[in-house]
Amino acid sequence: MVNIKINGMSYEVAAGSTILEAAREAGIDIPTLCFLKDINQIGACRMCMVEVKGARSLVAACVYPVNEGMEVFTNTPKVQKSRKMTLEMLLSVHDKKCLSCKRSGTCELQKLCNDMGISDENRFEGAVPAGKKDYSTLHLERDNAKCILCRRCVAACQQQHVAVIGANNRGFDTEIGCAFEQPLSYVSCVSCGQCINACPTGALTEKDCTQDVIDAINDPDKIVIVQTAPAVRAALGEEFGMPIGTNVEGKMVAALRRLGFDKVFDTDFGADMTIMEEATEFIDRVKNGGKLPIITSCSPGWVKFCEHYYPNLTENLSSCKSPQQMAGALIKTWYAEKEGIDPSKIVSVSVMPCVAKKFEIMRNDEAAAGLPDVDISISTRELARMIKMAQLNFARLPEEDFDPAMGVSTGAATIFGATGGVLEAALRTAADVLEGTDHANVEYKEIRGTQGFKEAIYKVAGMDVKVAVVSGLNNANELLSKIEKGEADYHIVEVMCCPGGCVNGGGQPIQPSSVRSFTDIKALRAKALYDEDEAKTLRKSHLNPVVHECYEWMGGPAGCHKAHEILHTTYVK
Ligand code: HC1
Ligand code: SF4
Repeated sequence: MVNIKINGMSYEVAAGSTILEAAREAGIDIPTLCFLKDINQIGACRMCMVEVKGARSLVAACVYPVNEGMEVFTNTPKVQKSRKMTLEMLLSVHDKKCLSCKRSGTCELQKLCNDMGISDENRFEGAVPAGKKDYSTLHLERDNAKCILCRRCVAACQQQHVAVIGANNRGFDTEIGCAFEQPLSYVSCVSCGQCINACPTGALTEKDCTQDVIDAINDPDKIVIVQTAPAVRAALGEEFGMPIGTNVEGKMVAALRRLGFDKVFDTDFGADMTIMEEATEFIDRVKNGGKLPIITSCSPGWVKFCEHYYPNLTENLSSCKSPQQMAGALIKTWYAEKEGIDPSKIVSVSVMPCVAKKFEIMRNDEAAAGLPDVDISISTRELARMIKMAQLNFARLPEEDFDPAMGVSTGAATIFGATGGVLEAALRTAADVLEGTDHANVEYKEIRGTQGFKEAIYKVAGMDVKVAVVSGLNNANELLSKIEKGEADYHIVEVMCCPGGCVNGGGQPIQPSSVRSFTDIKALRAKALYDEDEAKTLRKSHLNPVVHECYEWMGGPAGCHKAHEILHTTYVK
């Protein structure tokens, strides 16, 4: 510990901490823009400048370490003037269309301008850089007229081991984009959306598909069926001011019904089906000398990463479609047939914590009924936008249940949204099926938690099953290179593209740096899912009665011919 003074008051703070961290502990939030803890700590934007007694000039609090006897001043006229000037300079090249900006209300630049009392946003008006736009991909849009060059997106993409964006040109003409100014769709972006969540302004936003959904709902000839991913319920409430980690499943269902969806289903049902197929596939590979480790395939950003960077390992991927796609496929086949609905009249919509799902729905071999399994995928943020547009008072909505049939699911499916959840769900089923029992202990706690890499060995049917769980593509990359070199001997590997899993997906509500840098958002959201699992009577996928109805219709057990036709897919090498 070291003793320092902040604004004349004495504090004992952790040695090695930065001024920013020490001040925060003392209840003083120093403003930042480029800072994103553990992702982008470059001291570049100069928003966090503070005075330090004896220093020749102001210093950047986000990178400047404390030392014994240091005296810091965070709120002097010199500091205030510097912060204002920085903001006014940023505004001089910013498009400032706050009223129509998707990030209005959550924009960190807007908040700081308010907090710092900026009264003339045009003080340094003059030339502005080109402000290029990139609308080339299915999942995001870049509008550099709103970019403040903080490089948080660049760092987030590097953290994902993809690194397809960076600074082009120099000085006044600096812009963030891809090498040689190629559109994003030309490079090997994996569509994870982590760059969007890192962006403090409206420069990066998800491709908005809400109007397509509204048009479908308003079309009297269409039956619009929605499914919601496990992780959405654990985060949607944040958009309406609820604490991080509030499970809003019931209100979400009520909102979807009031928005006009004809049926409200749960992707969790698809997740139960995924477990049936994936556990069967695993058992089959073990018994018949198939490719091991089997690697989970439900995270489309991860699948794309594997196809781009580890094509030799695509054979290890489970051939199972993701829960989103399985649910979509069954809506247009089994459910349509059961209800006597013409599948071509169905518009299948998914609400996902993920923007890569917008890409996944367009993949080849994802059309069981000869029609796309899912027609439109929107993110948690887009659903929130639809709820706001309809002026629904979210907090006052009642709690409602999903519609029957594909609204029935187990706790195993709910935990899919957190890193380790898919593997835990698969183990619950594999252990019971292989041992022919109904194990009372369903919790595999060693593979829970938000760490990027976890491993364990479990005894299943007399066999030592070695498992690994990774989330975040940097961690995935490390593990994959070991597997490729034959240096890892796992039987099952779960990979989730986003750090912490889907709860931290690129389509989830965006928390500002001041929150996400100091709160484990992933852990809080994951807890909401584990709590729901614990409260459920059914906690194993193979105990879902509707799953069995489905297999009866398919005319065989998990892994049967029809299941392969409807629920499995292929990859590009
Ligand atoms: Fe996920 Fe999945 S867990 S991929 O993260 O397997 O997006 O939530 O829906 O499909 O179930 C996402 C979440 C989601 C699928 C499931
Ligand atoms: Fe990089 Fe993911 Fe953004 Fe693509 S979506 S640019 S991979 S961070």
